[in-house]
Amino acid sequence: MREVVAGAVISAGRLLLARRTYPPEVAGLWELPGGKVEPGETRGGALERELAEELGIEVAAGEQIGVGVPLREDLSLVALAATLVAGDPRPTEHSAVCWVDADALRQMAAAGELVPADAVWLDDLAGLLT
Ligand code: DCM
Repeated sequence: MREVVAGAVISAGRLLLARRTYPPEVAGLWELPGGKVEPGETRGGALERELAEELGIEVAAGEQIGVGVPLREDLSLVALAATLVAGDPRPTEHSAVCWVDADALRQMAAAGELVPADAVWLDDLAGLLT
């Protein structure tokens, strides 16, 4: 069983979202950025590495948010809260990033602009922002 870890990065009361470019089903939709946990890594360590690679930011990973979401038979997705320690996100794999408050997050979810797996965490994420 492999895990993908996604980060709910909060700074100044806003949540960081990143726009996917692949695969076609979810290209153009917004997600909590992250990636696969490698063998021997902790979830938090994997998140900190992935966000440095993908966005050039330093974050401190925290507690799990919401429930784990099965992606495939052999892959599940978990979200961790994270605080921005240093840097300004500059996407290398995503097409854009944005910072949203709870209202903007809910509007994007209602418009179907979030990756489906991440939409499961809407109330958990909105709760962190209010
Ligand atoms: N994924 C997701 N939500 C996220 C991050 C990733 O649903 N916040 C999914 C998309 C892919 C898988 O996890 O199916 C692996 O992600 P990646 O391609 O970014 O490594």
